[in-house]
Amino acid sequence: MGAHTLDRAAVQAATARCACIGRAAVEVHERVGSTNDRALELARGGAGEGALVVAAAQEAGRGRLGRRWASPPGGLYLSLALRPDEAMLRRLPVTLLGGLAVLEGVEAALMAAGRPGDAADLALKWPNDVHLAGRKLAGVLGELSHDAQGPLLVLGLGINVETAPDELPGELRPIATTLGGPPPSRAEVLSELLPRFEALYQAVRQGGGAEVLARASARMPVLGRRVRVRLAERTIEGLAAGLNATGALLVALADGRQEVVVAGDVEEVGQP
Ligand code: BT5
Repeated sequence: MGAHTLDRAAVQAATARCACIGRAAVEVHERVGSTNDRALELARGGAGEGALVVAAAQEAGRGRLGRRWASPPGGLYLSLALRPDEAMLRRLPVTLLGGLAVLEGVEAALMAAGRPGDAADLALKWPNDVHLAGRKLAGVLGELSHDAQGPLLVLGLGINVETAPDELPGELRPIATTLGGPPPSRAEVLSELLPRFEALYQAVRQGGGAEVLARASARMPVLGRRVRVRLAERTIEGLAAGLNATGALLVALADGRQEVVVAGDVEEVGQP
């Protein structure tokens, strides 16, 4: 086994510090359609919370709103089947926890690889993208459904870890980036990320949303800056004032009103 393979043994080793993730099921694919689809199938087939699907490449990786997620070999693509209760779903979006865990996991892996300069360039872009030096490194997709057992959330994470920059489609190159490693390898990023996500998830499940929210806010440089937010039907402009208790973005408008943005695309338009 080479140092940078992402096989079943490497994925299982990455779950070693987790109490729940990977206990119900672990699947590792060289190539799959979408890890989210596969995790959904596993959960519908009876796999319990924490079932994990990892792929080295995807043929039909997707983002939000039907967008595509470019998934060439070298990236880390994974999905978790989760069973948050209704109270937890009302607290903080699990996707926000996913973004924070990716940021903190990548940060730890970069530090361990002796790359503090890159670690310092990581940021969370609301609601849950991870950027490196202003370009998109990772995306998070949460897909919620319900079955006889209650809510079923499939959380998908895509991170450009060992991806060569020229493996990304040409149109993404100006806006996307990769760690360009190794180091760190996908297995190293995975083993930093999974226990962090599990700890955040358990903390929020037990009611500890405020501390997690503070940690996420601290990693969002856009807070305190002027933003333009594209909503489903219109675009607003104002000051990104902070996050509310449920992770929504508060935008202070010029006329003194405040918008509570639950979903939208945020773009910075300069300092206040
Ligand atoms: C996301 O959507 O950012 C969520 C991406 C989730 C991908 C994971 S991979 C494992 C799991 N299985 C799946 O099928 N999906 C999940 P969104 O915010 O809608 O962003 C999509 C946009 O990001 C695209 O329209 C592109 O502009 C950009 N993009 C696409 N591929 C990218 C990549 N590899 N790196 C950086 N940016 C990318």
